[in-house]
Amino acid sequence: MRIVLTIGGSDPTGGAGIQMDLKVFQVLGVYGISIITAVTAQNTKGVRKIFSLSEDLIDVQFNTLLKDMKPFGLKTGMIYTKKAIETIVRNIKKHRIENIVVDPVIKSSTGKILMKKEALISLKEYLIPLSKAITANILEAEVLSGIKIESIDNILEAAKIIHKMGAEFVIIKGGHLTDRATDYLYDGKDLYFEDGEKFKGQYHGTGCAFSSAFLSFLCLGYEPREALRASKNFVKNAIRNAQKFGYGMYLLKI
Ligand code: PXL
Repeated sequence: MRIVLTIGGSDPTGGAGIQMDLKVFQVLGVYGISIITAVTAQNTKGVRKIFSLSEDLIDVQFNTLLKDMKPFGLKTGMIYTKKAIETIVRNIKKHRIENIVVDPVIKSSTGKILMKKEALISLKEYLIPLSKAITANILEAEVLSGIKIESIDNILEAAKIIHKMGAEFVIIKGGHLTDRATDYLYDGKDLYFEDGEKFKGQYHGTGCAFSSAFLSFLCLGYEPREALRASKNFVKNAIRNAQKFGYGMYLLKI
C-alpha cells in the first residue's frame, strides 16, 4: 500500500483539513500520515481561532516521521505563516519527496483567512515550484495570478501565470464562476475541462476532499486528467450524501 502525507491544519469538525484528508486516503486505498501546521478552533459555523505551530514543532514532526516512513506523495493544505512554509519546503527537499499536490488554502468556506499575506509570497516563490499539481479555486487562482477571473479566457491567462511559477499541472476549479462546477486543467500546452453538476447549498471541505482525492489517484497511478475526473466524481458523491451535523454548513460524507 502506498503511503501519502498530508501537511495542513486540524479542523475539529472533521469536515476539512487533516481530518478530512485522512478519511479520503482511507477510503481510496492509500495509507495516510500527517503533519500538523496549525490547530484551529472551529465548528460548522466558522473558525474562532487559529494557533500556528512553531517552526521547530513542524520540523521535528517531519524529521521524526520521515526517518521512519517514506511517503510516495504529499499534499499541502492550510499553512498559516511564512516560517511554516519555509520549514516545509526545506524538509520536502531534504527528504526528497515527490508527487506534491499544493492546495493553496487562503480562506475558509466560512470566510476566515487561513494564510498570512507574507506566507503567500513564500508559497509562490518556494512551494509551488516543487509541485506536480496545484488545485486552486477561483479566488485562489485570482490571488496567485493577480488576474480577475470572469471568463474562460481569464482562467487560461491565470493558469499560464501559475504554471510559470513552476507547477507542472494547474487545476482551476470553476465552481464559483458559473452555475456549473466546471474544472480546468492546464499542462503548459493545452487547457482541458471537466464539466460537473453544481449543488445548491454551502458545503464545508470540498477543496480539501478534492485535493486529497486527486493526490490519492495520482499515487495510485492515474494520469492527471483521469485523476481529475475521478476526484470530481468522488467529491460529487460526497456532496450528494452530505449531512447537516451541526448548525452551520453541510459536512461531506466520505
Ligand atoms: O477548506 C479549507 C481548510 C483547510 N484546512 C483547515 C480548515 C479549512 C477550512 O475551514 O479549517 C484546517
